[in-house]
Parts: sequence; C-alpha cells; structure tokens
Amino acid sequence: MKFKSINKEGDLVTQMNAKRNNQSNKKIKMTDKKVQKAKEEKAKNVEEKNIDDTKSILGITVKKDDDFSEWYPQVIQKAEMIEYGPVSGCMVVRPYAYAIWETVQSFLDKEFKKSGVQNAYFPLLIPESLFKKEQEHVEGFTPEVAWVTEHGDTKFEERLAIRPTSETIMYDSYKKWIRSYRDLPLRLNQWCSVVRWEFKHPVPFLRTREFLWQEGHTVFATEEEAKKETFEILDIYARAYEELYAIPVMKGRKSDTEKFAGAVYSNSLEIFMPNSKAIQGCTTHLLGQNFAKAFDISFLDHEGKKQYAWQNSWGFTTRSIGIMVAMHGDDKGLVLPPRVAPIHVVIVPIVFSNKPSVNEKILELANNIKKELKTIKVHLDDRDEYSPGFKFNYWEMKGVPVRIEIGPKDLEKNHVVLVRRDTGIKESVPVAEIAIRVIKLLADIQDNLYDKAKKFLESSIEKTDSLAEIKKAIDSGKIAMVNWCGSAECEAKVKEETGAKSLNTPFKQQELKGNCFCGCGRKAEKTIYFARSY
Ligand code: 87F
Repeated sequence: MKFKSINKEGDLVTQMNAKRNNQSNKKIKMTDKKVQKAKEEKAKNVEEKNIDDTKSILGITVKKDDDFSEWYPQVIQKAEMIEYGPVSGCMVVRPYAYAIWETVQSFLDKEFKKSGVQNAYFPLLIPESLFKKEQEHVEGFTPEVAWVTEHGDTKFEERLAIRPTSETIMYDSYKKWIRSYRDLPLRLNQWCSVVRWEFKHPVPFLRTREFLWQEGHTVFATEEEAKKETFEILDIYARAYEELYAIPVMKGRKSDTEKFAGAVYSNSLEIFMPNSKAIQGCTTHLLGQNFAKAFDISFLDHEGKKQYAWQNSWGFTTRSIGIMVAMHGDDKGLVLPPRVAPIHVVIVPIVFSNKPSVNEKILELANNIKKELKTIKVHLDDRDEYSPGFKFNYWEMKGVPVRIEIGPKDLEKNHVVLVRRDTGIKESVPVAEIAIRVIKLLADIQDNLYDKAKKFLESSIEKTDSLAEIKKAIDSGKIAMVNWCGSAECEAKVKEETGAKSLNTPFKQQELKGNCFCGCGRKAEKTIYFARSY
C-alpha cells in the first residue's frame, strides 16, 4: 500500500478559510487588472500546491514546533488515521485509529462493568418537546443542535433533535423505571456517536461535529453516593489517559462559569498540549436533583416517602486520540504508546535481489521471530515492491513503537537490530534474547513517553500572583496557576485581558497564602489554572 498524498483541498481549516475568503471575494467588484493578478496568483498557488503534494508523499512537510496546525492534519492523514468526509466536521475514522479507540473502549468498558455499570442503548432522535424539557441544560447549546425535519417529502409534525448528549431521552425512561429505593442505584452507560454543530474550525478528533463517546448516566438514592461516583469515574478516566495514552492530567473542579449548566458541579481532566493549548480531556458531573425534578425521577424511600433521586453524568470521547497524537508525535509522524498501539513491533527484512538464498533465510528467521513474539502484536512487512528505507519511513509515520531489522550481516551473527520509535536508539540483540528484550523495550517506551509528557506539563505550569503575571505566563505559552477568591468577576477579568479560560481548580491544592490575584481584596480560597484552550 502506498502513502496517500494529503487531501487535494488540504486540511479542513484551510478549506474553511478558503470558503470564507471566497464569500468575501464575491462582494468585491474586481477591476480587470485585479482579475488578471488574481489569476496569476491562483496559478502560482496551484504550482506550489503540486510541489507540496510531491513532498507530502515522502513525509511531513513541516516541523511540529514550527507549524503545529499544519503538522497535525498531515500526521493523522499520512498515518492513515482519518479521511475527511464529505460533510465538514464529520470525519472517517480509519481502521488504524479505530483500533486505538477499541483498546481504550475495552479498558473503560471493563472498568465500568467492574464498578457495576451496565451498558444500554437509547435512540438517536429526540422529539423537540422532550429535548427542551430542562431549559437550563439546553440554553446556550441551541445553535449546536442539528434537527431532522422531514422524511421523504413530508415534514414531521415535531422536529427531532439528533442527540448531542442523551440526558433527556434517557431520563424519560428512567422516570418510568424508578419507583422505589429498591430500583436504585441505576447505573447505565451507552457507547454511541453524538452530533454538535460547532462553528469553530473543526479539527479531526479534537473538535468535530460528530464524535464517538461513551456517556454514563446514573441515579442514586443519596447525594453522597452520587458525589462519590463523580470521583471514582474520574479516576478511571485518569487511568486511561495516564496508563494507556501515557498522558499526565490535571484533575480538578470546573469553575461555576465553565461547568455544565445542568450540573451542581463538574469535575474534569485537563491536558496541556505541546502547541501551548489546554484541552478538556473528559468530565464527570454531579447533577444533584436538577434533572430529577424536571423529569420527575423519584422514588419511595424506606418510610414510603417520595424523594427526588440524585444523579450524575460522565463522558469520554475520541478527542482523546487527537490529544495523544498531539502529545507524543514528532517530525517523522505518530509516536504511539505501546499500550494503545495497534502494532507493537514491525519486522523489516533487509533483502537484496542478487542474494535469493540469503533472502530466504532472512524471511525464515523473520517468520520464526514473529511466531516467538506471539504475546504481542507483531507485523512482518514482507512486501517486495518497497525498499527497506521506504518501509522504515512508513512505519515511523505510523508510530509503531519497535522496529526489528534483519539483514545479511545480522543473519551471519544470529543477531537482529532493534530500533525504538520514541528515541531512535538502535541496538543489536542476539536472536535468543529478542522476546525478553522487546517486552522490556515496550515497557521502557511507555514509561519514557509518560515521563517526557509529565516533565513538559510540570515545566509549563507557572505560579503567578497578579493579573499582569498571568498575562505574561499566558503570552509565553504557559499555564498560569494562581490564588483565587472564587468569584466569577475575577475569573472573567483573566478572559478579558488574556483570552485564556480557567481550566479547573486542582483537587490537590497548594497551601494558600494571601489574597485573590486580581486585587479585589478578598481572601484567596483556592488555586486555579488558566491557559489558552480549545
Ligand atoms: C450541545 C448541544 C446540546 C454539551 C451540547 O458532559 C446540548 C449539549 O448538554 C449539552 N453540548 N452538553 C453538555 C453535555 C453534558 C454531559 N452529558 C453526558 C457530559 C458527559 C456525558
């Protein structure tokens, strides 16, 4: 299989910019001279694009640190993770990326089930009247809801929302199922896709109009049980990020301004990416009795008295794949943590057309090694239409953690060469020791990626003491950590001055001294993180 060159139209950001430029261009009446100039410009661009396309077959044409917003779409396309679909913001998830999702999905699914959560499935379409039952929850999101309005040529009497989240449709059933304290807790999860018609530039995985996720919706008899679960699920999510994706997280509470409107509180995992932007990794929400009152989810307690139930919701999405690409990838392409890599080891035989008998032995050894490494995911690249050099680049682009090279000299010595994707370090290993060495290498790579990302996070957090210091930290691409009184006005000042939003207030609070950063004179109550974010 050959590398697909990048989409002719380029990434979505470029497409949308082009569209916008087009629209404003229409409004301008061009003079002949201008038309001629525009034609020349267009011809030049096409030429440059063609040159770019030739380069793109070979590798990524920009460096990650120089131009992240160009690097990212190139990597995910050239590593065959995504394909741009015909509708803006809706991407095809190709098998190589879907395999990563399946690994994470399987981990989360097992952990949820261990904790007593069951899977179910609720309808995609939600009648408008039901969707609008809890106003506070929908307000603010209205422009993002996509509607189905007709079938064939006939209009529906009532519009149907394509689920952007499933609170309303699930709770409509919950109210029928819950009668007594014996029906509780009710803890359900569903794996599905949701649609949110976002207006910001779509970025594959990180911000798309349709994405895959799981949404957990649970009901308890007491507030304490509900509260406890918001932390337990967040811990499971943190394990997925830290242990599978090798990504350290900032665990904490969203501010009232940034929380889900329907929630009493929202907890989140925030991640800081190498492009100096933070992103919300996932959330758990304590819904209190807000939805229970709106949907009449109530139960008779031990004394036979009617009580409203206590609820939570929580979600984890394919955005996490994009965060992992952004975190670990380098100028050669993806760098995959072994625990999520669809292929752990690729074997590349180094064969020469004038040595058929040696080639045969190399392939035999390659096949034997493949058999021996049966506990891990090994791929033998024995395509004879590609050179070893091409294959090295190909599998580096795909981020395979370890490469095994076997050439005539290795065969003579009964050794092979192992190459780590994360550091590029090579070593020659006796055939008899390959299995042990590979397993150790995979563990080292997983740890090394995590440690590197952890150091990056730690070095990105700057302790600040005033609005001016926050601005300085944000402008230099850092996370500002600051003492805060808890008021929305002081938080809003940061957004006004710097454009940065608050991420969360970390659960592990530093010792607090003094007043709020903004000079309001109030005592500081907690530390909070601010950063530019998605
Ligand atoms: C977009 C359109 C309509 C987010 C929306 O975080 C409604 C919504 O309710 C909406 N975008 N949300 C909040 C979702 C909250 C919550 N739902 C369950 C989660 C986790 C899983």
